Amino acid sequence: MAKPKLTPAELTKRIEHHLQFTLGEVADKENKQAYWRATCLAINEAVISKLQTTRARQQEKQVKSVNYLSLEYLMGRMLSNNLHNLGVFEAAEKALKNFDMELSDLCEQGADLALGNGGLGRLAACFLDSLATLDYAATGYGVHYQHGLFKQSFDQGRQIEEPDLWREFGSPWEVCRPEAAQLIPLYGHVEHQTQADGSVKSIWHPSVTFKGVPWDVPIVGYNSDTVNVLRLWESRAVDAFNWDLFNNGDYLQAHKTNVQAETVSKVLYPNDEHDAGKELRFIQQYFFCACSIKDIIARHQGLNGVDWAAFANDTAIQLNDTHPTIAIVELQRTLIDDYGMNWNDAWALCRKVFAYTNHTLLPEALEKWSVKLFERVLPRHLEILYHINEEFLNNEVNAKWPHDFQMRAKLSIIEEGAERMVRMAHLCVVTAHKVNGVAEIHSKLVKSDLFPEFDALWPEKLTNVTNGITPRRWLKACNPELSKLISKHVKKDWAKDLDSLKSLEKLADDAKFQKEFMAIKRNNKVKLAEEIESLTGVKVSPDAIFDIQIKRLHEYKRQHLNFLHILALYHRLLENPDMEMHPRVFIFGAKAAPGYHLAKEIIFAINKVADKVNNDVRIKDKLKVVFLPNYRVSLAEKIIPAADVSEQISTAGKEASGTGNMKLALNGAVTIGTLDGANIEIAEEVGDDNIFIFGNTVDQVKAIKASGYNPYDFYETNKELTKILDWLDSDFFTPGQPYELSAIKHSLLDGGDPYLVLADFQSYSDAHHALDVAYREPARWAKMAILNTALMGKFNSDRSIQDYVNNIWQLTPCAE
Ligand code: Z2T
Repeated sequence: MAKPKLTPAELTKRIEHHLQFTLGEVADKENKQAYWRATCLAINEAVISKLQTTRARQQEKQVKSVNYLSLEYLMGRMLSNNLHNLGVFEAAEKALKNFDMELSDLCEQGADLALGNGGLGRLAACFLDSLATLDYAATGYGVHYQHGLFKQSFDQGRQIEEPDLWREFGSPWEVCRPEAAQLIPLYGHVEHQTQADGSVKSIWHPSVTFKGVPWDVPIVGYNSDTVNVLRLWESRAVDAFNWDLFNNGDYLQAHKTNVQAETVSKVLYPNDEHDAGKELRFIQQYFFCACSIKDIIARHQGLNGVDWAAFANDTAIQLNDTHPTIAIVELQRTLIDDYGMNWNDAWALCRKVFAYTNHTLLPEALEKWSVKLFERVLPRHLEILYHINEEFLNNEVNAKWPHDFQMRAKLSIIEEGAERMVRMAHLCVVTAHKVNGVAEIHSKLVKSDLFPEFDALWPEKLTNVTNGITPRRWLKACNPELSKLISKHVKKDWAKDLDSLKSLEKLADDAKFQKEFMAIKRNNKVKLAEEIESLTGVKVSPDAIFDIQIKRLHEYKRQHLNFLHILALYHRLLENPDMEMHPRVFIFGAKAAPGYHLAKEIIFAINKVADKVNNDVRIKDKLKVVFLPNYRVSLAEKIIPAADVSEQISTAGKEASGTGNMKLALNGAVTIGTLDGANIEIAEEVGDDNIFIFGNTVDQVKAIKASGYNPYDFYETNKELTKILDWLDSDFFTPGQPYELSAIKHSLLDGGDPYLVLADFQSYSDAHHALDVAYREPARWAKMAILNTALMGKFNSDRSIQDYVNNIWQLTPCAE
């Protein structure tokens, strides 16, 4: 069947129609919001019709599908992505010219869908893009937060958080599906009924019920036949009003019930790698898992009920970290309590469908819920959990390590102690048929350091899938000029087959190509410089090196290492203003979790030093520092194409993978980084000459810690470190207010420098010097930049998804 392609004329007509009849607006060029909305609505028609044919095909072919469960999706803006993926970006550009409008301007009107914190949420978004692109049947499940990640601004250098209002006026991309709403009971007690045969039956009597209403966001594959769905659950009260209370005259109590229900999906928790253990978060997790499990089962409901053998064969459920772990217990409970299945069959089914991805080794991020809280909210689930644990310890652990009580305590899903806790990761590993880390080194450490006993018990279970990024958003859409240059030389559809960029390798030394490549980089830097000036008022030169660190603010990511090096450069320049050095602009983007004190102090310190450095005429504009407010996906899309240098400087062993490292390198930035996460694999791809590696390795970090690390040794012997750390106690950067920046120094010295900032400082500083020398050889630098772009094929998220398909999900594509 020939597909009707959206022509500029057709699009123009549809936009006009929506402007007039859906939005009730008159054609007013000044009203960009209205044109943006009308354009989205026009495009959404094509999206929805493709969604319907996809659904029909997937149902008819009965292929196995994956259900991706995640508390977070960082989708960013949808318009330009959907236009590119549908292949109608240029048609839309032409259509908007008819209204005398720039499409790129209009795209700026959309709010980011910021339903996530950082890498984990953005990975989920890239995976949905790849699943649809590769024509796999997949559903993403998540929470329809009323407020996504907070909006960040600075007040005199300090972070201020404001609520994110992404759907204040509704989002054109989501469709509400009230007919698929689910009822979710919780709290209450369990009744134990002795049956005629002497067995005991558990009956859960919940005391509260919430309603889950799904909102569907269509996910358009790139140049594929598929539009899948991201289904986000919103919590509501079961009745819009409690009529009894209302009739009794207690109008306010009736409202209270509503407010309670709506609180569940009110706001995303802004901690990226810290488990706060809050009851509302636990309920969020259960609420969306229970809705999703019911929805998955409903999709398999035939005339004679659910065919469970078929269900187990054509359903995969992927847990994005431990956040959705409770889905395991919920499925086991549902099979037994609601469908009358016996324990063993139900358990076998759970083990077949679930798989789990680990995203961090940081102990403070590993989720534990107190047994007390668990019991109060989900009493029946706790019973089931205990049973799962008993069977695991008595059968599997005991078979491997007979009567080994230490081993039992170590592996138990319950941690015994002053307060008994449920270890969510243990439940995941015990249940899942596969557990994966997200980069080679991380997966190795998951085996050797995090779960060595589980690895001994099940040697095939723990595995690796290296992360990836979608080249559609992170090159084709965000860097149109570079994309055009690439397309001139690479005839394949490189945005689908990213390995084909390798053919650029032979042009890396070609003077003409170097000139074109670097001219595009410079142009992107001019645009970013304008953005920087409009966001911060700071003027920066596009001829300087743009040195970028963009990621959540965390001690392990070591923004403060970057900061100390900036202080060192500044200090050197003050001592010798004629020092040989190519001008450099250090650019930061990062949100700190609102409760993370030191992270906020680091933001403050960088802002204060930026103020001083940027206004110091003595250093002749050789050094600039900018901290861009409100870092998010749409801002990343502007920064990344303009990057010369990519800062990936985590303490070795701490960054599970990183994905920003891949985005920056793909756009021709050269990495300065530690041997951590995916940096190691990036170095393997681009070769040692095209990356600046520094710092202690994982083994060296372990050795330093084992021998008793003393940061004072570095503070005292490295005279530059002495000076710059003492600088922080003075009022040089905060006139009249000494000690305002001392928190960093304090954490690095008396705090014990847990992330070895001082131990890596000199090596980092040396690597930066080598980088500066390299930049001053333009042909050498251009070659490095080109090779970084050319050799990123491995980090296409399509490859990651294919790895999941081959090793974990066993899906077959479902194209036309
Ligand atoms: C997160 O973004 C990551 C790990 C988390 O552990 C939580 C969040 Cl919000 C619970 C990141 C990792 O830090 C990063 O290295 C990795 O690339 C990313 O997940 C995707 O796997």
